[in-house]
Amino acid sequence: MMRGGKLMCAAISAALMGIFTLNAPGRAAEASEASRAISATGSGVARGDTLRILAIGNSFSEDAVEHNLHEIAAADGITMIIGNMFIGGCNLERHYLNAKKNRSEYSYRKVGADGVRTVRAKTSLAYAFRDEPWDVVTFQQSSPLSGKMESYEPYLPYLINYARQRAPKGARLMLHQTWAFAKNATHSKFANYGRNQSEMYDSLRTAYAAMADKYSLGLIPAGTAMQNARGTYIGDGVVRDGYHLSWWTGRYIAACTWYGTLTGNKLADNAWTPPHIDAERLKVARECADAAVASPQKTTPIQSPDRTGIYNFRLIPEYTLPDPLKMQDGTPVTSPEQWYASRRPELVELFKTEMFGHSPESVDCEYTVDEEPAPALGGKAVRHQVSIKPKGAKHPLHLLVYTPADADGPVPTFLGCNFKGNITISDDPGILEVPESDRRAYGIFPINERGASAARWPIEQIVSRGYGIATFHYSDVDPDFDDGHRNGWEPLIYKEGQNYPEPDQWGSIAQWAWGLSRALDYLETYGKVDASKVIVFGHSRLGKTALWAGVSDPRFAMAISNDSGCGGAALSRRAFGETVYIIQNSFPHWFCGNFRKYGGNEGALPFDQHELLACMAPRPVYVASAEGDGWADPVGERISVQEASKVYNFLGLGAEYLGYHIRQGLHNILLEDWEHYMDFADTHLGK
Ligand code: GTR
Repeated sequence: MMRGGKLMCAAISAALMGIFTLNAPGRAAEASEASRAISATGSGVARGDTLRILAIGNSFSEDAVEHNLHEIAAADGITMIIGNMFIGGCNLERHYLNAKKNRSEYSYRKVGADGVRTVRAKTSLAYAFRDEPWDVVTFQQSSPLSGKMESYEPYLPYLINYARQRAPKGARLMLHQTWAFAKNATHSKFANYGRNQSEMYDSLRTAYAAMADKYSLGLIPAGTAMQNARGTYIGDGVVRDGYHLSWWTGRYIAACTWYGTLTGNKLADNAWTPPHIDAERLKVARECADAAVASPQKTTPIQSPDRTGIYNFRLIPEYTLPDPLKMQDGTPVTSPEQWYASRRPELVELFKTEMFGHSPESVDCEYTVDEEPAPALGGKAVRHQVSIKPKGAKHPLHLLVYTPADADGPVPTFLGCNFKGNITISDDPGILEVPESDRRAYGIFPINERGASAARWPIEQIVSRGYGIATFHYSDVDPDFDDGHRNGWEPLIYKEGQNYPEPDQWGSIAQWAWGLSRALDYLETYGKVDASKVIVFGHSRLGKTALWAGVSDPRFAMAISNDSGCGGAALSRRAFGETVYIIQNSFPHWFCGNFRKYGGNEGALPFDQHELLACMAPRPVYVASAEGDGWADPVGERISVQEASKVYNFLGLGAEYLGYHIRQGLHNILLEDWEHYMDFADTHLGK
């Protein structure tokens, strides 16, 4: 089982031949058992072997070798001793200078035979070569230059010679093929490749292949493995900030690729399972790596869960909706008092535990006024900007508020997150840009233009009807990608030593909703807003967020869900368009871990989304759909409202408490939608 040597790619065999002909005299001890076995027979590494690997790299080798590789090997009975000579962003030229001048500039990170990680600061390459009789030594170019062939020389050949003189006879010299950036990466050097992922991948693949050929080096095709994964539902989820690998999936795929290349073993039978990767994703991840090892120079299509929604009404499963007016133990709810005192709390707790995750109770926030109230929009509005930073959060949210200039007191106000940054909601030149330091924390903060989303934000109409409007960019709270729950406000809920939410702790939607509550905290202190009349609203994923914010924070006077679909207003049990199964695979970070149980198993959910709407009572709630938005299941949204109305009726609240419209057209939020929302707000909150 351990002798998977047939899989070893031609490049490695060629490299091995090369090493024999180019051996330099006077080098250190013999290479270890494992390396000799490979050299002699070209076959894999066997159970009981020890393999010593030294990467001369940067944060990309950190991603690939420091985290899973030792454990994967250990599960197959192979001991790996791994060294990473780390300098952030280090390119070949700098490695060359360090070697030549014997500079002690590295952080030498080592995973010992026992898996224990150590770090030695201020270390030279010479030291690392003396430290172990390495079987494998790898080089890599820094990612911005990885596709620029001219940047490899003369540094790479110098380093090859340097390594040959110091590594044991028979050691394998290899290239670690790094990977392309995310499609929407903001890395400034992405411009080297026209900000185009395929172009970057093609260039780096060609450059590494040419160098491997020219200098008879082996190749570890991590970049190809990432492209394989990008062709699956994992997509750009292989990276966490546009270029570094995602903590769990991306890093695991890279380590698998190293393991498969170095040992010839297939990953399929490997017994080690990394944390936070479910069985299905694990299978896909391993296949991506195995395929790259087998075909390092081209991407391989890997089968992965289908993201195509179901649009056939005949395929809607038979379902029975849970009855909101029955307690979980089946006893009927007999009075409004019982609803408010027992049934509603029971449901909210279930939504917390099984779907959105618990959020921290409360926290002190620091408020920084970025702009005192000032005239805006040609004198029609007053603009105010403030940063809100919960104690312990890495970055603040930047709240932008407009209120009507002619208001003679506090006004009812719409509050919702925006997708692309405050500057995109209007041409107003007074909207402040997020400081670069915060933007870096978002990783993939999109490069967007002032006013780019203005069509969705009819601020002038809103203030002219007597309402205020407040917003912040949702990435301020948690950048919207699967980063392993570290890049946002997640840590606020972590206990010491914790770095991943418990299965019932918050995902991104709950964090965004919690951010809306922190914005409301501030609005309670801002005299131009009537904080008892704040209407939380949102479109699409932010519509799901608005509903959860409205339910989890009873201070919101009303909630509006625009095209929120699956996980929002649409019934999960209909499994029409986007399903629970699909949404979890596309956006695993949105919900809490427990929600994963229900993908393809919606009947087991202890609630459905009509009960989320019902939990808004006694406050009004509005749901809107678009005819051409099958993905969000407009019919499911509509039925959900109808079912929720049974609870509103039971509580003695009239039909006017639930609003619904469906308009022609596609998934979007238009002035037409806003007009309905303002009419609805007029009814309930006055002006
Ligand atoms: C889609 C997602 C939907 C919806 C939408 C959006 O990709 O499947 O659940 O949230 O994005 O937010 O625009």
